[in-house]
Amino acid sequence: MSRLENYVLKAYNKPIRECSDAELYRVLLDLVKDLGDGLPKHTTKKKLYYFSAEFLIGKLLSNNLLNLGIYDEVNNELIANGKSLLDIEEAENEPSLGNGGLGRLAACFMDSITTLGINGDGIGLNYHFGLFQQVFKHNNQLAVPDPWITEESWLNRNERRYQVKFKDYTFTSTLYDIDVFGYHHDKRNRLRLFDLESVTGDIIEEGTIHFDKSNIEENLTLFLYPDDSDHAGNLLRIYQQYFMVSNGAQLIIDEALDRGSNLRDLADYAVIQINDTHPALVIPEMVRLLTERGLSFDESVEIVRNMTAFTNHTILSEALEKWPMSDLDEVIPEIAKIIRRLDEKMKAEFPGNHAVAIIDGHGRAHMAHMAIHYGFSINGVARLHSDILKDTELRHFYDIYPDKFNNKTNGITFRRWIMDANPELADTLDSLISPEWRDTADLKPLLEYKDDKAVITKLRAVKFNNKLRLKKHLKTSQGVDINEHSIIDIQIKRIHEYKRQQMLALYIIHKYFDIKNGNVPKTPITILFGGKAANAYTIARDIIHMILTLSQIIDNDPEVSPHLKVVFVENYNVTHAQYLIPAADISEQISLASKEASGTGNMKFMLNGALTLCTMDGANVEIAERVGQENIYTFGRDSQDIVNLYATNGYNAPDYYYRDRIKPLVDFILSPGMLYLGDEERLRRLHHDISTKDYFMALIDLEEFIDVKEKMYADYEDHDNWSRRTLINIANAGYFSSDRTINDYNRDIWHLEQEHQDIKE
Ligand code: GPU
Repeated sequence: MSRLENYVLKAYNKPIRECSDAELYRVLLDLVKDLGDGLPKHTTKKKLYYFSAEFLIGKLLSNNLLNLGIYDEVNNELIANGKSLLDIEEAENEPSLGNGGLGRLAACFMDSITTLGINGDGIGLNYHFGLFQQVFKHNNQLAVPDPWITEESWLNRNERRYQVKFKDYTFTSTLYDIDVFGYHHDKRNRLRLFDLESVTGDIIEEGTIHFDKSNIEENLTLFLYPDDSDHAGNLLRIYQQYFMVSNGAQLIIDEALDRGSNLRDLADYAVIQINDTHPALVIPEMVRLLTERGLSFDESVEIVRNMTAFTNHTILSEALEKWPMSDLDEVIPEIAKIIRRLDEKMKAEFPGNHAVAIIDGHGRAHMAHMAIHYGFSINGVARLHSDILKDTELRHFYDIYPDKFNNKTNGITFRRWIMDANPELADTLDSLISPEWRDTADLKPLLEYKDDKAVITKLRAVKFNNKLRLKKHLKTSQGVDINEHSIIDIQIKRIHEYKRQQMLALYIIHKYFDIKNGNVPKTPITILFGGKAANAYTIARDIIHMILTLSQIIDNDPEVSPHLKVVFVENYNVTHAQYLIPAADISEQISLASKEASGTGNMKFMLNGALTLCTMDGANVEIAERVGQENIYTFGRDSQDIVNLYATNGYNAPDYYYRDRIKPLVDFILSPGMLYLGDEERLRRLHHDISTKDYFMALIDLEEFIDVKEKMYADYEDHDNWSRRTLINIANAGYFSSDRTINDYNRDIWHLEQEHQDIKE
């Protein structure tokens, strides 16, 4: 009897074929957990702790089976019994523990850390209702809670508990662990998610995200990024952040003591990577814990400095956290005191250098500044981004600490983004270049086939099948029909003005006019958007509204709808991404140059054989470098231009708005048809914003964008050459494996023992 049959029989006393998908899901959950429990533990002295407010891990069943090496065995047995793993995974809710690229990166990193055989856990919080679920109603985004936790899940209750002391409360935490398995590797790591037992969600009214933000005891771990547009919201974020880091720091100390540390040598036992500023309070907290255990302040500070490294993920100033000292005094006075001492200490070392102060002239503590002074490493997430940090945003820090600065270009895990999301392409690669790429991420041997007609045809067939798969998925998930014979053109990411979804919408208006004028595209075009807007971010919600209204106008127009379709995928998440990305022909990476630190979706599209349409921003620069100018479409002002424009206030939106090719497109937002279907207040506000302010300069690159898109669609008609260039993209994607990224982190920053070394680039 097989292992699976055995489990099924024990649980339900019936054969596999008589079980429901939900029953099989539960059995597979147990089976995987038991396998995990049987794996040996890491025994190395030094351990990594990856602190992150987000871990956007996606559904885990398939990925865990894959990493444990039993995917095929289980899948085949299920098929033989008339079952499908895909259907069974429908029973799993996607964990709502992240928001965007930063959270997904943390998930890819945990996979790669484990796969490379590095001893490292993730530290975060267990948000009961996650970010939020996006629902469209009357062409608007509504945000509703996402209660993703079910009775049986990947969360394992741990008996560890810690006291966390705030000014007004002392809480006892609880801890949930999620196992992380490595690919072809036998030692597991864990995600350690702290929580509070008194948080139940009971006081939430059904379907709303309004709750009493001052009721900390019941609401602390309810939501990721609770609305911080008021004072209570700001305090709640401080409560959350401190709760996360205090638990994490206590865990580090306990585990290090268990492994033999005497605390004075703590930096030999642990290294902390801070994923942007949300966990930066771990620095003063660790200092507090060490002084409480008898070490001097200065000695504690040195230990913490030697064990803490910081990653910056943005140059957008509104995302660089600055906490008013008065707020810190209100929530965590002891920590505020330590931050003041850290500030004094640093000011004594760099007298008069105001640009590098932790506490500024307005009494706000800059979390990034603290992390740079009191850590040993600061890295950006793509080469261009790291250069901008050194030359512009953080140049005063670079002047005093040149050796701390380094770059770690982001990466993505191939396990999820090709083996799991695009099995047909993965199998095709196996047969062409041998399955070795699964371990090494080396896809270069594929280049040998770039002129092989049969291979080119095969790649196009795989793409077509993935379009069919997406079609079916969209039909069942939101009742939308797309044409599988159309060009699939996708922009999926958080909705933000700097990412310029509004620019793509203006292009769509151009195309709409063009088709009305009789210029019908040879191949129909489907443009898909996906992404959530922060609910308090009005203009971003206006952009969603504009796109949804526009797509309705197009659907209603029989002259246009056979040739152009616009879909906004509702509640975009990892699960949707796994259907969207493999089906894409065109990857939209059109941020205003300098603003997108890296991007990681760009890498996933490339790996899945889409051609990139991009500005020279973030990691797009490195993608372009690898594939060559003939195999990518770039346009727009470069980052140096944009940085200069901001520095000199040199951009004036009306200069562009009044151009002949631009004005009619922007004014369409206020056309009778749009106003009839849409919400006048939202549309007027957006029109006004774009035509007068356009802070993220959508109009500056619009004409060039239109031209390059037209060229791209025209080029698509040469099917063989298009597919040939997709092959070249896939073949060059190896560098963007997160195994390479983690190998770099470990080599340059963490210096931990690493069991697997199969990294090619
Ligand atoms: N990013 Br800061 C987020 O997703 N959330 C954040 O709070 C911050 C950054 C993104 C960057 O915008 C994106 O360019 C990058 O690829 C990603 O982090 C991972 O580094």
